[in-house]
Amino acid sequence: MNEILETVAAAAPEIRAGLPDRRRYADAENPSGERQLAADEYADKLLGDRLTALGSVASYASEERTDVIESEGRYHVAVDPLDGSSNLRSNNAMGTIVGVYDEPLPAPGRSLVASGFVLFGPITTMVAAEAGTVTEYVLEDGNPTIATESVTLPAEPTVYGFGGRVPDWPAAFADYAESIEQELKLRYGGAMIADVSQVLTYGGIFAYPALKSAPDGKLRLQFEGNPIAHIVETAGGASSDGARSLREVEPSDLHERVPVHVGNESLVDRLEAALGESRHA
Ligand code: AHM
Ligand code: MG
Repeated sequence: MNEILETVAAAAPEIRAGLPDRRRYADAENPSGERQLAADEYADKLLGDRLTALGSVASYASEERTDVIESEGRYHVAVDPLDGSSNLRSNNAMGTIVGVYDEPLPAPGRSLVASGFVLFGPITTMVAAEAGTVTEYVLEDGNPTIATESVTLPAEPTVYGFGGRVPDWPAAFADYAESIEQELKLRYGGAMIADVSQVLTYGGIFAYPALKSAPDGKLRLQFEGNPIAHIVETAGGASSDGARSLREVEPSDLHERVPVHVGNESLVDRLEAALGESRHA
């Protein structure tokens, strides 16, 4: 594991231990205009301090801060310190996402050299994509122990989870969702990484689609879309913004949002066909 992923893994028990006292809202909003919890600020500060101290880190960007912190090194790190933090109040799963880019941010997802997420579920795990393979680790005291080598999406999909209110879905996505509902079982938990972990484990599709009220959806390209696309694609699945792999989207802004669809390739192909564009066209 590279030292950036190792550092995120090592910080996980400390972040987890800091959660019980930080379930209240802070007095601030993040750059996307969402209310921050004390836990969001805490995890961002801790990860920013640890990662910028590494010789390999050239810059640190986070969903929870407006500007990039510059440092001196080779890699540009984008972090969602607590993905799904609204789940903290109800004590449901959440965690940390990290993307290691070899270009200054904002950067396209194809420049990711490693990506990972820490999942605070009943146990703390880390799923990491690097060097063409996805590995699941159990984190005991921050020390990664391999749990699953060469994580691969099962060929037969089982689960789906789609974000956003149904009346807010564009008609083409609603039609697609109706056909998926006939085949797969609903699993939606409100934290992308937890929902994607189910897709990696059981096969299926996760989406936070374009909405009528928000044509770019909710999730952020640099911090959420790209790293999760890198992980799912490396595990043999596919990703899409509706028309192309998320990793082919050219970014224009650090905090820009993007519709996210990730899962078994056959299901992502059907999604693109349903939305009227095919990435194979
Ligand atoms: P966050 O990073 O601020 O927690 O927001 C991202 C989360 C995703 O993990 C999840 O897929 C989505 O927001 C859930 O949104 P909703 O509450 O609309 O279902
Ligand atoms: Mg998030």
